[in-house]
Amino acid sequence: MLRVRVISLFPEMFAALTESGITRRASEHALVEIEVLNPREFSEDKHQSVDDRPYGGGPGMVMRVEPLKKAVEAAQSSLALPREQVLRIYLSPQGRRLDKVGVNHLGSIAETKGLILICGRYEGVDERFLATEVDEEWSIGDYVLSGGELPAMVLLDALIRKLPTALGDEQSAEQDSFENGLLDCPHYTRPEKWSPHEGGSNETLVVPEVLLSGDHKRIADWRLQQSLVRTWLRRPDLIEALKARGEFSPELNEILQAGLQKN
Ligand code: 4FN
Repeated sequence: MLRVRVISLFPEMFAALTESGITRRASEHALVEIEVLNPREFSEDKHQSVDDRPYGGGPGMVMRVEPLKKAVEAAQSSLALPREQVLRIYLSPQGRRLDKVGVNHLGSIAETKGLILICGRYEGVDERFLATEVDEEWSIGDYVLSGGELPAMVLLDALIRKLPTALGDEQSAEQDSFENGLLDCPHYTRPEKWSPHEGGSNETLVVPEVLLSGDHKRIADWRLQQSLVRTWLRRPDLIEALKARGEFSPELNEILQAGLQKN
């Protein structure tokens, strides 16, 4: 069971996870428990303020320590776990970049620990909150966002997908692109022949013959070859990563070279 507490000024945003798709199913089947706490509810002053002006001046506002700290303490006691069995994460541009290695790492930590995910708004949080209340910072990538909520949801979606039995077909997770370090092969569904324009019979797009053959070995070989060629063309960095890990065998290279000849 993945046990998560989220600290966010926009708790409603997390309905996107708990009300749709496989993340909803995971919640319904109690594979994951997500509770969102709003720092505003923990503000002591009469206007329930959660932010204030930055020392040193400049634009924007900074999230105050007090409401954040109280929200984290409420999250900690709601988890009913000792401090050492909880990992407190601030989603932040300054954090370690999340990739599949990071997701696997956090996923294995989350098997034994609860998670508290803290989402920033405005210009971010008072540095003293990070110094005293946060264990790790993680980032989903290098672009400006308006809050840490979408990054927290990205992380949660990635963790939930990896839970054993979170997916209807347990095999589809490991067959997905990236589980083998490669991009996906092309996918097709009905109809077998399809024209982008009505009556455009001279530009009918057909499903590759191999996928209709029923020959499971040929199909698996073709898919692997397509994945290799696409990865080499579009994400050569992923091929380099496989090589660096000694996972790009001479056999894989043979399949790739043969695929490049065909195209
Ligand atoms: N973003 C950059 C440089 C300076 C500021 C930002 C930025 C939301 C509270 C942080 C952004 C991106 C990935 C959290 C970005 C992430 C955030 C994330 C995020 C409001 C302060 C802020 C150099 C990365 C472009 C706003 C770079 N992963 N500040 O976006 O929380 O987790």
